[in-house]
Amino acid sequence: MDRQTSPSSDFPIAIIGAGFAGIGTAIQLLKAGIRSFTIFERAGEIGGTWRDNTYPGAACDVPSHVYSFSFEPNPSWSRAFAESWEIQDYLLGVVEKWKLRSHLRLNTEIVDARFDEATGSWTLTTSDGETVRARVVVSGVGGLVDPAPPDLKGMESFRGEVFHTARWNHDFDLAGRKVAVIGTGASAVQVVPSIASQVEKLSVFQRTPAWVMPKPDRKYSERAKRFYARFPLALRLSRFFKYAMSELFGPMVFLDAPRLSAIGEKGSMLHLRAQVSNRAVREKLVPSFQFGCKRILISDDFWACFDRENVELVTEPIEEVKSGGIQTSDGRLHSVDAIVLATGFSVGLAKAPFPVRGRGGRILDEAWSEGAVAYKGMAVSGFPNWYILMGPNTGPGHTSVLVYTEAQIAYALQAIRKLLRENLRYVDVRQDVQDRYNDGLQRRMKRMVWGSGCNSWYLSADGANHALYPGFAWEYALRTRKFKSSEYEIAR
Ligand code: N01
Repeated sequence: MDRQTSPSSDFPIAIIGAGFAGIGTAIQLLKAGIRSFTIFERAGEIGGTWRDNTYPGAACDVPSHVYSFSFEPNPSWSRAFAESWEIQDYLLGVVEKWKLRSHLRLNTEIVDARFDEATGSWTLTTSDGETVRARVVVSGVGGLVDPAPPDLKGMESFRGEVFHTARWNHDFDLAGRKVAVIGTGASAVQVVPSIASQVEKLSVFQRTPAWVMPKPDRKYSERAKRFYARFPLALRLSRFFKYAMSELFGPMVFLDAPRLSAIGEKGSMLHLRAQVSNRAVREKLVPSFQFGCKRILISDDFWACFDRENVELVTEPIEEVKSGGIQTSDGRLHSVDAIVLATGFSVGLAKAPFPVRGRGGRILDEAWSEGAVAYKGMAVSGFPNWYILMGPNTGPGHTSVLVYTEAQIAYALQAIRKLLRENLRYVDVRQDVQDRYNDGLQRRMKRMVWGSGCNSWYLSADGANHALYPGFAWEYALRTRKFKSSEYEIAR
């Protein structure tokens, strides 16, 4: 039955997704004295990435002091790079502290959204067919959510266990088994060292070797935690220092500047030499693309695994999956009991998460037919009162994504305040403003390393980059600091 309800009577706001982005938005709304919001989450619990990625070794590769809300610092991180469960605990704690449960609607998937110009409101439809009215929608659905299984011949004939890193089967014990890991990206470098010592044999199928850098991880002692709790300024300084370092090294990671890249490549090669003793194996691990083109991986124990007797690096292309294992192009059958797919995600940034109809019935996927674009990555012309968090061209390759997310939340909040204060029907970013912004962005993109000749999830099928921001995080935050009415069409 079609039930017309609203999250709150006065000015309903819908937040879609209860990951870092959605939770951060909710907290900032509460801080601004706005309580009329509902967070819709399709899963049964909050957490997003950190709820889903529970594979052994899952951790953040950004230091925890920066990978946490600036407005919710945590002096108790157990180590410099927290594991997934600890980040999830942090988020759960934040939700309890701010009493967000009463605003949460779990197991509620939004499947359709339509804008009504006359009332300046969105009608959202849930998978149960219920409709919900919202004056503003803040979409924090995330970009790397749905696993991308590889399209391998014969996969259905495999008799053993198959699971993706983001859907780890904790009921299946890998101990003493022969296991294949397909992929050597950010997830694989964490899972491989974590299971290598348990399994009988581990075959790691590598299609493209990646640059790996040392991970300056360490445990925080109880004394250090007490110190950070007692002196919040010290925690802020630690956060700032880690953030500043990532920005300082940023150009080496994002600029197409071979001399800068060479510094990173040299560092990574030294790391490789220190980790792998076998020269022939080492050679197979050397990337052939420029440093930064694909995401830089950080690990102190991934490469070292290839010195273990029970771990094999397989570089021959996979030809077919058979009932008992994986056959490579050299005709060899690697017999395995389980296949772990560390093959990444289908990138959700490229298209609308569900049908979204804006002014005049304009369809978001049609507006994005040549690639996802938005003004400052957040607002799309023709789709008023709709703000995307972690939208097109807002991903970082070099620092914490939360620096961008917090800037976006602050921007959306300004828009919401304006709508409320001036009792507006809607604000819709002007097409010419959006076009100018994106033309400039794509011009800058030409100077970035991501298009220098490698394949990655950063690029869409036509080779364009609609995922990453071509520059420093501080600069993005500065550019998004002010919501300028002159850039918007305003309906009273
Ligand atoms: O996925 P990926 P991921 N046959 O796409 C290979 C974030 N993240 O899950 O390079 C054989 O990076 C593929 O090979 P190739 C982070 O943003 C963050 O590891 O395409 N191999 C590649 O090696 C990251 O960038 C953290 O040739 C196949 C691998 O699978 C993003 O998530 C931790 C294949 C996929 O690598 C994705 O990382 C983990 C096939 N058919 C992840 N298909 C943090 O710590 C794919 N591959 C914050």
